[in-house]
Amino acid sequence: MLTEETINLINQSCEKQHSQEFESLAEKLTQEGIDVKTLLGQLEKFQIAVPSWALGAGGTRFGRFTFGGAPRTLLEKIEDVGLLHALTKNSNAISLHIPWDIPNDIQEIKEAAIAQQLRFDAVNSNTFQDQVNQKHSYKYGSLSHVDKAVREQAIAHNKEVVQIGESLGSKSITIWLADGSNFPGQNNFQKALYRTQDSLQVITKSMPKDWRLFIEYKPYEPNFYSTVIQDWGTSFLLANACGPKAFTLVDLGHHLPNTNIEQIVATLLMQGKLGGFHFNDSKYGDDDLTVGSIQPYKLFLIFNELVYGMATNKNNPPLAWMIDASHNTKDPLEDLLQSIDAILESFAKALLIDQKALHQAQQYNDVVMCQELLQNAFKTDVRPLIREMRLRKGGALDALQVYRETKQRQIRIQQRGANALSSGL
Ligand code: PSV
Ligand code: MN
Repeated sequence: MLTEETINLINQSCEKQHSQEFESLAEKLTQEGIDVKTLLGQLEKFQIAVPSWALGAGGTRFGRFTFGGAPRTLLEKIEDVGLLHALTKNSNAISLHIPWDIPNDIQEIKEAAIAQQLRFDAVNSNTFQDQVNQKHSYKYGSLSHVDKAVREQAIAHNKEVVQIGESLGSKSITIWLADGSNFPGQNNFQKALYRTQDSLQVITKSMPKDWRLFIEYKPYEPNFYSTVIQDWGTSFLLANACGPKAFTLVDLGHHLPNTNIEQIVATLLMQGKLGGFHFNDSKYGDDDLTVGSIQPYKLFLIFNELVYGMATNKNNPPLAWMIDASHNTKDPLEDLLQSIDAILESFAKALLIDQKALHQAQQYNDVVMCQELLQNAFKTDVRPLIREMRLRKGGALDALQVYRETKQRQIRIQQRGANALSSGL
């Protein structure tokens, strides 16, 4: 386990330079009327859940290349998320995928999480794959299936996932349905949607009062002609039909190219129906690339709507922040460190936007000033703020540097083996 002493020791090598950078930024921001202490507090509070399935190298349909030292068990996955949190202080939760992560000994798993100062975020059900010994196949759908017996099996699975989540202290379930069709005529759109709505209503009804259901949407893949829950409108419609416990979850990769995701976010917040996020980045579709690696400005614009919406739309409950990415060309833990930083940076930059001035510029239709206000914030290097917050909390000034210097991957390869495989896609 990486100790705080080791982190502090490595921090010392760059502490002087950091102090200079932080002081100069803090002075500049203070002059602009920004309260740096409040800002640091907001960054400290921002916690992102790490998906258990992103800890091993992911794959494409053409192949999977292991990185070595992948976590073989749930305990090892908790260990890895614990490491990310020790370094960043911004990832205090793990999101489990069932049945990839069925906990055998609940008490042991809970204690392991507590030891790493982690909690369990949303649990994810899986009706997009068939499991060994499963009675009915999901080849032609699950919650939308034409056969009631298949739907009932999928509903029962979701109920079981909620039960597992409850025993771990989780408070929400995320459902992503792969259901859809590959060819025109294969599905009756109305009937498939109606059956899905019915199944989701049964699941929501059975959930504990303080639980939330997050409904993902995705336009295509694995089905290539139609997806039953294809877009935010369909997810929103279903969330409304399921009542106050149900919300839409925005996975950034689940949009067609150039979709204005920030506008979707604004609309959902206004309606009090935004549940949370699956962060990733993409060039074409559900590429699952490192957050902020392709379109950082787009991420910033999303956070601009979030900062405004979280302050304005009190009807919307606190949001669930999750990463959903998976790699086969990067060390997955390094990739997650980069993703966590990208999220924090976008949030910090969005917090710098002068909302009052923006409102005024909008009122006067001062289009140029609107853009200036956004881009001034976007162009500010906020990294010293994030480093300062981490330094104060006992985290790493440079998480990637500490990760590499302390040879975390090599340690894992030694302990778990060069060919260790992690459950997931
Ligand atoms: C599907 O593409 C998805 O985004 C869903 O959230 C799944 O649960 C996750 O990826 C893992 O396969
Ligand atoms: Mn997702």
